[in-house]
Amino acid sequence: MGSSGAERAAKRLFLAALCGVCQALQGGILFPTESPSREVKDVSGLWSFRADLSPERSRGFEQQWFKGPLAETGPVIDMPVPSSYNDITQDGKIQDFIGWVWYEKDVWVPSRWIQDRGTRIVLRVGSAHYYSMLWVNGVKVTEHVGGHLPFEADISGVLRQTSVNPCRITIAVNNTLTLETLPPGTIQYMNDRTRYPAGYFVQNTNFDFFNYAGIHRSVLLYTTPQAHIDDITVETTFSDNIGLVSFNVSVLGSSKPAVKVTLSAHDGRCVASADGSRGVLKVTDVNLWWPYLMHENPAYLYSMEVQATAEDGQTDVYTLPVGIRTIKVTNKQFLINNKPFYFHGVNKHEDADIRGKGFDWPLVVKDLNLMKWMGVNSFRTSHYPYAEEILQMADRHGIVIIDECPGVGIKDIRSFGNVSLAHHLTVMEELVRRDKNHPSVVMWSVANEPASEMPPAGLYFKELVSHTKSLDSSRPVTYITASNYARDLGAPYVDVICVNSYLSWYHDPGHTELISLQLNTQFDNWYGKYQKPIIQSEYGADAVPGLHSDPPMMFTEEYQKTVLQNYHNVFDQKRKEFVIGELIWNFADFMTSQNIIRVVGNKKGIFTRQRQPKAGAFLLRERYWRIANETGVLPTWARYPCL
Ligand code: GCB
Repeated sequence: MGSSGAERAAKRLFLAALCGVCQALQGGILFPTESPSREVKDVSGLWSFRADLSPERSRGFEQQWFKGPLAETGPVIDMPVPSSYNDITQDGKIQDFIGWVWYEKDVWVPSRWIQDRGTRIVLRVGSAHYYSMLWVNGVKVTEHVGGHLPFEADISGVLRQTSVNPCRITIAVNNTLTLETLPPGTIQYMNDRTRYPAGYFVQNTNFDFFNYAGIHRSVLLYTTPQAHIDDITVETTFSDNIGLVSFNVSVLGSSKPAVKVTLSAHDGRCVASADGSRGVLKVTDVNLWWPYLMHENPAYLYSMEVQATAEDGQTDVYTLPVGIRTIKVTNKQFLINNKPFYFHGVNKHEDADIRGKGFDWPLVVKDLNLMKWMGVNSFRTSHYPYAEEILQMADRHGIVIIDECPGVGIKDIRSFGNVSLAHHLTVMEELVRRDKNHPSVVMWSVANEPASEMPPAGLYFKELVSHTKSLDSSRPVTYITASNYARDLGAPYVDVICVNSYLSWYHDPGHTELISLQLNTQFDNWYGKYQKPIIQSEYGADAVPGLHSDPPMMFTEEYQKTVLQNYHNVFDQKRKEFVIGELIWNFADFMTSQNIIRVVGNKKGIFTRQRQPKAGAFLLRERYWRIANETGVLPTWARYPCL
């Protein structure tokens, strides 16, 4: 009986993961927007919730909780959506829960949507961690494996057949991580009955953030005509003052749709148009999309309106913002629009008090404002894809993004097998499918600190990087290494070397005087071996806010500052050669699992978890603005007042 409870849940998840990889990705996942032919109804808010606390975590399925109202099969509590559920209650069992939780909401669907058979009704979840099943009026409509990307189902048929209004949406979510999930994890049963009660198990992971779970992004209902624009892909380039936008529109539900594409400038003026589902738009006197602090008119977005008219005369309209820019990598530089770009930025987490990883507009806008205040021109979505709304905001403000998939904590050799690889490829497909059109996204990161010295890593990364390039040939691909240059087996395949190192923290703790020597060695070794540009993709030190000492000691704000200063001295030398960026770990303090090296979370933020600055934030602010003044063209309004 040792293998009960979450182990079975894990097995259930495992099987689902297998199904997930067997299914080829179908169709697009355009961000739902309103248009003359489309409506959106946000059904986030308060949902009914119950965690399945049965030892097997399987009572919900045995009793078919999806068949009727959740409140009829047991007690329910209010649960906000979007939010992680972990920190919402006073119950430690919910905070650390592993297994299935159940969400339910009654939703009114406008009757004209249901009556008009030419209308397609879609239910979409922005993300739910990790494995989800969805029912509408007790009928299963879809399931999805993976915690950070959207999924949806056409529910028109179910709504019309069941004709129950308000309709009942039930979502079951399981946060169990297995060797084949991304990120991976293992369930460990504690079988020593003198120390643990029967059935006791823990979830082990190899990553340094709390495994928040629940419905993390909005749940939407939206409509399209039956014949609808399913996906749009744009790729951009330019020559002299002519911008070129190649587009590819896929339409479903019509065999011969008439497609018209129109590109408009800010002032609404049409600058190019074309008929047909594929083509190239030519834009004279193009306004390129430039990063923040690199140009006086950054983040210029055109508006691309796509109209698809079916045989029956119905027209679907979708408008996509388009930034025209190019990305190139040489052996020493990262070029945006053929000009060298230096990443001075941050690593982030989707993380905050109470809501955990739940999407929250006030937090998103505050973070953007803090980044702009600091002179940040880029960030990395460590260690998973962020909400698409964040990418849209970066498009509009010119913040450059390294877009990372959830391949974090791949340390166990069993996670380099074929099943894991197949799932990893699927996740990259989902990520590229969602984010390919964002001008802010300049590079894909396929993993963070995998055990890249293990023999299977070479083939694994060769496959992963080449598959990602086959999905999108316009962007470079990397993964983030903390391995030693001589033992890293994946580096030959990437375009840019991204290195994490914590000198004078995890190595030679307290000895900041060694940073200069060791960091120079690090850079010279990597460059010497691969001749590829390098980003310091993580560096930093924990600082407990308000803790001070002089001379600096570990965990004080002064020590964090000293570590940063020592790194910066080396960056300033090496950025004249082949170092193309520096991303501090981390933008803000964030929650981790409980363990002996974390004091209520990771404190390497330069802001606290509540977004108040530590001393390091002011240091970085001065530095980033100085670099921006040296390397970019700043609009007058953006000049840092102290310089
Ligand atoms: C790392 C990881 C990051 C951790 C960080 C740390 O190398 O990529 O997830 O949080 O170090 O603070 O230990």
